[in-house]
Amino acid sequence: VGLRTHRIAVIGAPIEVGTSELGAVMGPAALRTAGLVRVLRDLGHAVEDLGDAVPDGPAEGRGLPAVAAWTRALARQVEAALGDGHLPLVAGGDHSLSLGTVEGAMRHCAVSGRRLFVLWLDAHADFNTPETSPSGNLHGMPLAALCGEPGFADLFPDPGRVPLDPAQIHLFGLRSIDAGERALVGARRVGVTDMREIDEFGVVAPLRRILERVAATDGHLHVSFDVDFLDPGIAPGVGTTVPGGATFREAHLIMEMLHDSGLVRSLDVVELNPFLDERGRSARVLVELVASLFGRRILDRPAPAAAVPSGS
Ligand code: 4U7
Ligand code: MN
Ligand code: MN
Ligand code: MN
Repeated sequence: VGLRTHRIAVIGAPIEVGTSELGAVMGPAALRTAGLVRVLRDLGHAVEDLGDAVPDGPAEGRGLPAVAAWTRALARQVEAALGDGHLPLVAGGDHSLSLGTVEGAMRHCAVSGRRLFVLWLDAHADFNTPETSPSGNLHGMPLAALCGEPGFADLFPDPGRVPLDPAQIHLFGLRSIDAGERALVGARRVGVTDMREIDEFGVVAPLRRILERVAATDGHLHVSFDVDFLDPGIAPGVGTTVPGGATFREAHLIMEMLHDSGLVRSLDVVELNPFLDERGRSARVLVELVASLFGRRILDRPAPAAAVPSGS
């Protein structure tokens, strides 16, 4: 079984302007301390640590102008990394950073011709608009903004920009959603596998359906991993914990399936807040999961599912 090796560009995104909880700015440093780069190199990948991104313009305060400055910088860096044949791994930082990473992947896909799919591993939908948001925090709004919902003036100033199609998004692990965004997620037909579904069917069947859809067109799968997807018992280092999250084994299996699919072409690891963590536990769990996504396996043999003849 040959290992798929990638050229991985690690980009730190020390952003906390999208949240009211301070500390996410230390996320990239904690992930590096936990061994993010080392673990990927040990798996045989060529890893370039590009250091931390710098906002393109003033990024003071917690409003749209600051988030726009980060979005510009990250979109450009992710598009460039993909254009160079790298797999960008953006380490955050709050989830508003995905405005930049997904936008960068969209621009790259407009050139590569691949269809983009966004797998959003998160307790939340992150589909609020300034109108529906109970908090005003932009880390709860990136998907709505990417899809062209109103209220995000100047975030994407290009009048010719084609918005992300909500049908290209799949929320996975959802268990906390606000009234206004629930209505919006339903109306826009965003793909959703909520915790109820995972409790009944496990993670394998729903994820396999998603991967089959991406594989059908050999699409570009962008994975956005919010720490609060995990249960707070294994990953307390996040500002917005929600009980009833994914277990380590569920998340680990998801990572192994993502690896085996060969479809992941860009990755965000977001919302790690080392200030709220317990002795680096969450950062360490994240690095373990990233390692599985990039090919660490227990035994060197075909995955059990692949070993079972289809139709039996
Ligand atoms: B995260 C919230 F109200 N929905 O909009 C909001 F519950 O990136 C939380 O998923 C958003 O961590 C959480 O403020 C954003 C809230
Ligand atoms: Mn290079
Ligand atoms: Mn999120
Ligand atoms: Mn979340």
